[in-house]
Amino acid sequence: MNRILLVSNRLPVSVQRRKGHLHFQNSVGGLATGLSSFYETYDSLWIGWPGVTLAGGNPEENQIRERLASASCHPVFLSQDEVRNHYHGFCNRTIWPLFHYFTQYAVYEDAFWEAYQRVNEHFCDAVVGIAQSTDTIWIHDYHLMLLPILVRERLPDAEIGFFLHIPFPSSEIFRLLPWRKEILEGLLGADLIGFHTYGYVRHFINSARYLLGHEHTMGQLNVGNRVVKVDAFPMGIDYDRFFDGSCDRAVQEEADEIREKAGKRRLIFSIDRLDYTKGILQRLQAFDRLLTSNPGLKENVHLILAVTPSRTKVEHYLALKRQIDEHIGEINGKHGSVGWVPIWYSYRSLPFRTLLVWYCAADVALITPLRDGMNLVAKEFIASKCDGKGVLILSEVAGAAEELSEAILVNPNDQEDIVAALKEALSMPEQEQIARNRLMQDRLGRHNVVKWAEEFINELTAVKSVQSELAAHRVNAKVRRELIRDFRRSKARLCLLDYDGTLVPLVKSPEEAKPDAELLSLLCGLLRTENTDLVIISGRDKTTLGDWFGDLNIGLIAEHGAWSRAPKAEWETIQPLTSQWKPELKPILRHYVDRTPGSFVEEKDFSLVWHYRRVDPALAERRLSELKDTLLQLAAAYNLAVLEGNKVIEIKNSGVDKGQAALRWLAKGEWEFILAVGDDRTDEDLFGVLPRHAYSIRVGIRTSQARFNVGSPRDVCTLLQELRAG
Ligand code: GDG
Repeated sequence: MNRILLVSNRLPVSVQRRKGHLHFQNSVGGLATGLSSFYETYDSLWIGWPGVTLAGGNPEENQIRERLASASCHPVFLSQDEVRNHYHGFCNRTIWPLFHYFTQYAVYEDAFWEAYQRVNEHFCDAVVGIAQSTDTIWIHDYHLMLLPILVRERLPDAEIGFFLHIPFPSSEIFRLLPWRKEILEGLLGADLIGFHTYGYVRHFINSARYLLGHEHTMGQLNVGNRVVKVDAFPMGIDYDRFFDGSCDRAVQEEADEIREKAGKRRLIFSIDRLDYTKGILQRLQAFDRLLTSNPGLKENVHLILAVTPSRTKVEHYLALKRQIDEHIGEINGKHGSVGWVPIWYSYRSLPFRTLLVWYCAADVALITPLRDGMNLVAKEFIASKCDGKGVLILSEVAGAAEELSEAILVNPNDQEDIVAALKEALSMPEQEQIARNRLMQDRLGRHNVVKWAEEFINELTAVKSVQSELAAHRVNAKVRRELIRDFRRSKARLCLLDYDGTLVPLVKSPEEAKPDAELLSLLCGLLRTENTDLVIISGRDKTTLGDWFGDLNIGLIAEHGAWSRAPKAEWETIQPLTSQWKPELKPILRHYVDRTPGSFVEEKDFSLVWHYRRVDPALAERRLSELKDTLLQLAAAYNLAVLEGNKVIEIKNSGVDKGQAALRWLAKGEWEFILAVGDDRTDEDLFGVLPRHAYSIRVGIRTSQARFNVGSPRDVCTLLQELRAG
């Protein structure tokens, strides 16, 4: 396996200055804990911010560098200002609230955004300075969403993966971000983009489609000349560390001591970083309600609320801390009695062993985030149940809920639901607890964090090989040389060129695609080349093609072959075609236009076309499948064919396609050189009928019957320019 460069905002080791001295300690948080075990097993180097800011040229920099190097870590030093505006600003006050659906907390400030860009550039310098060509670069989380494209620009062939640890919100939320396009483009610099759940994948794909117009096939997007894959990789935990740890006798004894102290009282446990997304206040309110509505539970339960200090520089977190303190005081005051404190509260970072003991001792884990990318605590609790006993109550909007379906799932905003879940948990028979937990343990044990990381890395390698397979068909320098050589050597040349998406980019309205002076001059230049026939082979109607190209000495094929015209001659229909079916189908298409804002119908002599480029993509998808169903039934009755093009569906006489039209043109001469270029499904018919020696090229990086690919219409024009120059 290649070396892996892990890149995240924080390193697994944090440096702190206390009483003038530097201290090194393990970082807490989901990403650091989760990835540490994976990273220790592989040849890897971790790049990130060490957690302290130093004045430029501070000799401590070297001390930190050396110390971190021994832990295979490489520090990226940031100024105080950068940390304030990047981490505390854009990351924690813009992206974090927005991506967790707390739109009211999201702050949009230019200074934050500028720092975000700068810090991503610093990380890019660090990565580029270290990366070797065989390295796999794996970038993590929302602090570094611009990094993939920045690295791509400097290392175009690098293998880059990105994983987001927090939710990717619905496109309706994401679109609120002023820098939404930059963030999407930044992420799309990666070869593989991973999320915890398929829901987040869907949201990302929708955003890329709505905001950048990228379509996808099975999570695969074509971005420029690259294929980018987007998929779900639910993160696992270091299962054995928790399970084996919880079986350890000393750990069991400590857990027993806690239980003894609690006596007959049942223990409900929760631990979170201090964060408004974790639903801590709502959880306290639900516990209050439980005690109020079930007086019999008084003196019979304890809620152990462990909160780990986090982001204490952001005002919402400070306010939250105050509110938690107040709520706990109120609940303990209201329900407590001499000898019974309902809530045991800890506000500090716990050593791992203490955490493990609490997981073991607890009867119930109450984990109710209002939004959570995954939530590893829920998985850790289940893994720590060596004897299989214990009940997990989990918020249904935590990513982990998808895998932990045997837990009691709750809506974290519905206090009655949480109260009911607590009652169910406290009375669940042990046998049922064990049965549910063993199923979840089995899954968590198999799909642990190392498996998760391996799956991601393997998929990244697979994307790379799809890319190189497609690249093998790319018109590279060698193919280009051969093509130009063959063109020059030949005495009879035929160029069959599709128009929209091939000679000009696709645009929202068909009429905007009119050829400009530059394109016309390119075509005229080619037409002046001796022994060269040029044919535009298009789905456009004959009037438009005639208006645009009628004065040139060029062959024209319109309506995918229904009409054809030799240079400056009259239009001919190819076979007796009928349009008697149109009155029957037009009202149907009109009905679809009425129900689908942004769509319209184009009528050609022998076909009807429903255009949906400007339609909301999700609506278009749905209407398209309905319309196809309806049309296919009618098509058989009228001997029609239904043809899907690029954001259009066309109904025409069967037997008319670009392949048939091309065959007729091919039969007109003994062509030594043939070039055919097209961009969509309708051009596949053309590619399919060409002789073996023909150069067929599809615009766009996808599998095709064409022998070669190019990236864009610009590339096609450059190629034609070179032929002309020859
Ligand atoms: C982000 C996403 C996603 C916590 N306090 C202590 C402590 N921890 C450990 C837990 C767990 C981790 O930190 C927390 O992970 P979570 O997943 O619950 O939450 P976030 O920190 O918000 O993590 C989250 C995660 O990334 C991974 O992708 O699941 O959705 O928000 O491992 O055990 N560990 C110790 N003492 C503590 O006081 N030892």
